[in-house]
Amino acid sequence: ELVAVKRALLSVSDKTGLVDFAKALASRGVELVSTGGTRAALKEAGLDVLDVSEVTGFPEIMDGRVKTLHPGVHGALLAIRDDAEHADAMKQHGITGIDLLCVNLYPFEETVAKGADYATGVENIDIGGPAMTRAGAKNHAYVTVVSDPSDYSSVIGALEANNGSVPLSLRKTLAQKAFARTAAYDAAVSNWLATEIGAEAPGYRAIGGKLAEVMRYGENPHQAAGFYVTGEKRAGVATARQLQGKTLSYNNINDTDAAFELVSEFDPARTKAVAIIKHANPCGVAEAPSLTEAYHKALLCDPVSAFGGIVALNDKLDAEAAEEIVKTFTEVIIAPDASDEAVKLVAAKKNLRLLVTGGLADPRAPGLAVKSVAGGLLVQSRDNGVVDDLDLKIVTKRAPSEREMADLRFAFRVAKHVKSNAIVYAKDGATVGVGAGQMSRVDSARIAARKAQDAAEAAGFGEPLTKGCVVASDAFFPFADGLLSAAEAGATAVIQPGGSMRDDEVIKAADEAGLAMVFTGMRHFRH
Ligand code: 93A
Repeated sequence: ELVAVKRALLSVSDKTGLVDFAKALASRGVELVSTGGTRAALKEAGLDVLDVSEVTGFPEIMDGRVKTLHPGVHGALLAIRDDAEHADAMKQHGITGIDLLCVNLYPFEETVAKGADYATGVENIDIGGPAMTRAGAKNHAYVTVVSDPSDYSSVIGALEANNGSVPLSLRKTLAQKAFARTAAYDAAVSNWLATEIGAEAPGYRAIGGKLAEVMRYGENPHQAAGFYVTGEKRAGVATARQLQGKTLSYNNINDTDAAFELVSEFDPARTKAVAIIKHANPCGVAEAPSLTEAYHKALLCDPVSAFGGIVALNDKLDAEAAEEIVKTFTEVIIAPDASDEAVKLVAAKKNLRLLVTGGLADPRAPGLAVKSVAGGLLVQSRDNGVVDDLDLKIVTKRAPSEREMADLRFAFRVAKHVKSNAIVYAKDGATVGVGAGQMSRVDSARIAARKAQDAAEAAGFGEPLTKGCVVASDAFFPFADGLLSAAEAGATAVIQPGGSMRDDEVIKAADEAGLAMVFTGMRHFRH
């Protein structure tokens, strides 16, 4: 169980605590071997140190790219000491075993974090260090691997307590730590390269994140919860500045994210957009020349559900919009920015949270979406498809009018952010009915129509808001029934991915009902 430490190889970039550690080893009669810079530091402290090239009989070459990558080093780390053949090989090749390996790696993470150029990043990828670390850690039956200066003291403590030996339990613990270090190191390199080529690397990227906050509870009071941030540079709820109000709850964070991701689909240079969210689904979304007008139009869609909702805006919150929003009980307002006057108006509602993000989230940006299942995590790339980039195909005899086309694009943009099955009725740049989260598309269509009817009655309008509207579906209509139910509600134009086995039937039904229909070729399931 105990292995005596007779020879140690030290090769470190971070020289913290190095001299004291090496002195403690030397005072116990441990022979020291080192690479260039490490050896120089130890010599300066007056220690006797062999150069690794004396051990290998091979010089450091290629600017140090190859200094320890040699059988003289790797044989010394990997040999099974009490295996006759291994012992023979050591003898034959003049290899002396290394019992303790002290390595920390080229500071790759720090170097790229400082914004180093590509060549500097590449040069800081340590190859020899991880190779030795893994070799020693694999052979922890004989080798003690110290990959972190914070472990120097426990190693010295163990040597003192065991008369110059290290117990197996510590060697095993340190081996585990060593593999954790090389795994994290390679993940950092892979992530950096993924960013360099503009790609995502699902599976390699650290999904965890840092615990930013412990919440009072999760979705329900009997559930514990925490908010972990990944460090992704994306404007939104994780990176926003909270100007006022109570701390956000688990559900608040989830809903605020849904709200802000939705309004981020709308370019503020083109239009002002407002989304009101409840249970992660929009109960009203609208675009207009001003935020105030957009808010009024969004609120009209479903004022009952909007009570206690989250309001997201795609542009700086101004006083006029703030004054209107505070009239309805609202949990959270999130916007890229807020004017001083708007901040003052919101301050009158002590509990209302106001978050500013400093910008919008790029809907086209790559990223990861993670969901947990029993015993695993499902990871996929973010749904970064945008309707403007799609090749919209008109499939009916009648083409949509310009006004219908604008509403179709608007409705499909919104449908992307509605839980499936999603049906969105829209008119004049505003949702007028949203059907979300149903198991059948027909039900979503009916619910959306019902809601539009209710909203019209509540507002004292003579006819349902769906009269002359358009309809968006997040996935294809498998049968004509859902489409016909939308037509019955008053829809005149349809946008949907297409691709059903019965597309022909659905197109024929649309033609017979005088509808205009476009296919996007892209589905937006959301669960
Ligand atoms: O360039 S390397 O990938 N090639 C190697 O053979 C090698 N051996 C050790 N980097 C290598 N190292 C690393 O050099 C160690 O991991 C350590 O971080 C650093 C120590 O170099 P020096 O002792 O010259 O400061």
